[in-house]
Amino acid sequence: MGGLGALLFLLGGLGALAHICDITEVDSTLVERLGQRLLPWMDRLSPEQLNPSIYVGLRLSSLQAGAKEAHYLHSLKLSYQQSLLSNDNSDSEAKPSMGRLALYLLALRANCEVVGGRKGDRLVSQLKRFLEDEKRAIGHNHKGHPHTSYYQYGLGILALCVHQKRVHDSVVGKLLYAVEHEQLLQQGHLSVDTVAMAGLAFSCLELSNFNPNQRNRITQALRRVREEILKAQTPEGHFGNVYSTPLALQLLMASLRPTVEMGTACLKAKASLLASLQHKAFQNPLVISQLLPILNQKSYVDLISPDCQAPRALLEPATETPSQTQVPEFIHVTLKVSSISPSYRHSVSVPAGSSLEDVLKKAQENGRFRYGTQASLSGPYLTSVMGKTAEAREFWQLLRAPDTPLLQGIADYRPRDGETIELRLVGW
Ligand code: B12
Repeated sequence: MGGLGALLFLLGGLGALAHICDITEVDSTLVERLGQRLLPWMDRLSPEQLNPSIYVGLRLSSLQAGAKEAHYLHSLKLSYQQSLLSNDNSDSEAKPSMGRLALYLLALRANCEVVGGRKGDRLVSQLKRFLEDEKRAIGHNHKGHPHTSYYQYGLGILALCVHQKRVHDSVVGKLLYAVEHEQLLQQGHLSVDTVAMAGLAFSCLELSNFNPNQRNRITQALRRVREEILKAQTPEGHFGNVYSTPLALQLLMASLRPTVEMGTACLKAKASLLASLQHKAFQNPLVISQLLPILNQKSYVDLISPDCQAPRALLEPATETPSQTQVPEFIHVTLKVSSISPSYRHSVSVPAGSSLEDVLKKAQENGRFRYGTQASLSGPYLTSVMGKTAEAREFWQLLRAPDTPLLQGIADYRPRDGETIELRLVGW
């Protein structure tokens, strides 16, 4: 055992391990800058841009947005209640998905609300129905797949649990089976975000003493989830990748049984996270919303009994640094699509600092390239390329040639001069 191991062992003996995965003493200006990046998103109040995850992240953080925050919750309520509770099925496309309904329920809980009454009960029943449908899609032999994903399945169970609403053993059983049989994969690799979300749901069930007949399985599954997350740590310290580390840390932080091994891994993850913060890796509002709670030693499991009186610092909008008007420097990016016939390969010239979305727009303006997107909580999701729409369990993967999947979406990724970006239709 090295010096660090010995220290952690000693701390364990003193009972101090309970908070070993807490990320404390982060420079408050760095945290504030993260919060400030959420503010412009809170002015976007159209139904497709409202994002309950932003509200949850802020409420579990050390920061607050004052009147803007209350107004945002009000807009969320108007939009979600209207579309979920209306009996009008003609526009059923516009109804929020299971995961969005779950996030909305988390947002209500983050404001210390308990769902109840006629309206609240309908929301809960709706979420339970979604889970039942997904359970049926997985099937009694566990060979099928949920229509959405196991990530949303876990999120649904978590949201009901923090509102102290029980779900049937058979619903929890599907998620337990998936963990026990290592089914939480994406393209054959472990999805750390999905495993972490399942773990957060199990942590809530364990703490709430729900599903007593499955208690042992839940405890074992939690142990497995922790082991898998620790195994997925990269040499730099991330669990999975930089963007799955926030949810992974939420899960480890919520752990009732921390180990010395976890302590060492969390210290390393903290160092890598701080380096990523310094390098401004966190730009996407959804990812920021999953990160802010851990910088305040909180996880979604804390929504079982949220502290709505905790003091939080008021966020001020970031002061703009006037940009010098310079003649923009242009870069060349090559776009490649081989999943269609005839294949496409073309070089596009865009101002330095442009996003991949700008590259796609430029290619569409100038030639035969075509693409389509759909709004999501993470930003614009690429749904079709050259008229070919990804079908169920397929997606248009973004890669930097020759074979490196991008860790950001089209709106956030900024290609460098000379890069080739491939759009590849793959199964997941
Ligand atoms: C499931 C999932 C997928 C599935 C989505 C299909 C499905 N039916 O569920 C698949 C495997 C297809 C997928 C693809 C991608 N994903 Co993904 N995905 C997730 C995951 C685990 C859950 C998303 C979810 O259900 N959220 C809850 C619901 C309620 O929110 P929603 O907005 O309605 O969900 C939709 C969007 O999230 C969208 N989606 C999924 N991934 C991404 C990524 C981006 C950038 C965008 C804009 C949208 C999007 O699909 C969801 C279902 O419709 C998240 C993990 C996380 N921490 O959030 C990663 C995550 C969002 N994905 C990520 C990435 C990078 C991608 C890809 C860009 C990877 C790539 N190199 O191609 C592609 C998207 C490419 C494109 N076409 O635009 C990153 C984003 C990081 C960031 N900086 O923002 C995350 C955080 C995972 C990670 N740790 O790296 N993903």
